[in-house]
Amino acid sequence: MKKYITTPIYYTNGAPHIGHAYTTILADVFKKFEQMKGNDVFFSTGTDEHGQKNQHSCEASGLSADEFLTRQSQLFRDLFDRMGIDYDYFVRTTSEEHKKVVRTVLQDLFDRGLIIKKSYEGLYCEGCEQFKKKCDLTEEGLCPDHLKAPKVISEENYFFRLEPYRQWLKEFIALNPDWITPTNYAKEVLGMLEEPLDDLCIFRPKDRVWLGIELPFDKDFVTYIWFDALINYISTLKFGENVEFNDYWKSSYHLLAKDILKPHCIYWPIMLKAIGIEPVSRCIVHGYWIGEGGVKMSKSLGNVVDPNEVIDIMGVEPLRFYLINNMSLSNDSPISIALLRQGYKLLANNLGNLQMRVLKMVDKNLEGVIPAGISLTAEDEKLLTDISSDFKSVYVKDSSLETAVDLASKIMTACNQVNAYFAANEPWVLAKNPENMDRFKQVIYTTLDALRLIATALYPLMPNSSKSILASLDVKNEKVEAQFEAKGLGEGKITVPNPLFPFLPE
Ligand code: ME8
Repeated sequence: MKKYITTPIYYTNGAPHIGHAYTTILADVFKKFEQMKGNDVFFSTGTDEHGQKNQHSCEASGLSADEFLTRQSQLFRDLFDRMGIDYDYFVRTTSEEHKKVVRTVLQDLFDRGLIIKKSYEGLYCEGCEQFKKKCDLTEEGLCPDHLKAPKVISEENYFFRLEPYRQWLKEFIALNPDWITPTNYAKEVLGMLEEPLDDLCIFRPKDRVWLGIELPFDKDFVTYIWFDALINYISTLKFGENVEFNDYWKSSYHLLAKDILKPHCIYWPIMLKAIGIEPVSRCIVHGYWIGEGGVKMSKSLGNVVDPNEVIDIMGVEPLRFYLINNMSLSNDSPISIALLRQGYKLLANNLGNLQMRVLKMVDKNLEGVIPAGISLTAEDEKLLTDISSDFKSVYVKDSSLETAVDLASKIMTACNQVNAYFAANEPWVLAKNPENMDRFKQVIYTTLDALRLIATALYPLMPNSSKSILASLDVKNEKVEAQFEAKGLGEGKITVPNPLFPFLPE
């Protein structure tokens, strides 16, 4: 089955931070998870390169727009490549392919009378690139995300009417309770739909914003950044030209944080309805990583955790694991280098040590040979079937994609179970007495097979660690597939590798 997974496209006004890293890693975990179940996934990410914020940073850099945007976009690409992100398409909104689709959509809506011209006065937050209502602001009149007062702007402009679609959207969300998950965000969107929707101002006069896509029907204006950016989700699939468009769109997933709920869950389905396309299949929303100061991490506030710095300290895969293990989608989560180090230690103690201890024992006492083909006790069998069925419950073919969010905690639970089993059975004591050799082999085989199950389930989160653990167990999978039968480990010889999670200097 074909699936389409997207991340937001990120603004190029600063370097990528841990929030951008997270959503992109989440998408990559989803892709690998779906691939293990045999699905064909197209995953797109990219950069949102127009609008006032990018323009201001570009002007401050002293570079030409092309130089600045290419340099900034490359920072995201470099990070994603470093994090092992297997995206299929990296969209830049300044590309001709994207601009062509935006112009075609605009011209079509204009020709059908869905875009109107009128004068307007409103409060505009540059950080959000959105007009705000008074009720959206703090008591002090500031944007709650950017802690800045919006500017009063008055101008003649073009508008796209949202209100005629409000009732339809309310009904659509009520009829499709999983369309926005977790459900707390669906409630938030339904709350926004209780009030009439203002017309959406979809262009910016060029004397205020020059960095944007010029309107096909008025050269004095450029396209409002959200109208331009949201269209990336269909321009990436080559809307209008690609015969497979519908195959992917039918199972499409937008990942995003709650900051951009309104554009994705109100503007975008309405835009699509006007264009004549079904809404995306699912919007999967997550909370914020909260940086120092207890507020959302953001480039504008300067309280960011730099993913490149984290990778320099501990490598990519512990970062991937930490982020998936510590974000619950419906809430915000704190993050700092100190917390990441704690997460690393947990991984080293629960998984890394388990692998090294059991492999060294096989090496020392069994000349590295896996004791396959022996009978096990009921206790051993139970451990393996418990772990196997827990992973199978996540990896069943038609399980929903978000079940992958629980993978990290399921892996930690399995590691805890195996560690407790290993400690209780004391194989290091059994090894000392030749009479206990049969029991020793049972405990070792059970632990090795459990480790194989864990390493297989680990693949979407930590692909290289997964492959390296499987290789140390002499499992010769070219491609990691969802193989979760208990007692699947066959004959072979283990190798004792270097530790996956070595001690980190402070
Ligand atoms: O909004 N915690 O781009 P953006 C968790 N260009 N995730 C975070 C985060 C945090 N503290 N900060 C950022 C834009 N993110 C638009 C999107 S899409 C058509 C256009 C992640 O650079 C999260 O995915 O501000 C959030 O939705 C996104 O980055 C916002 O990135």
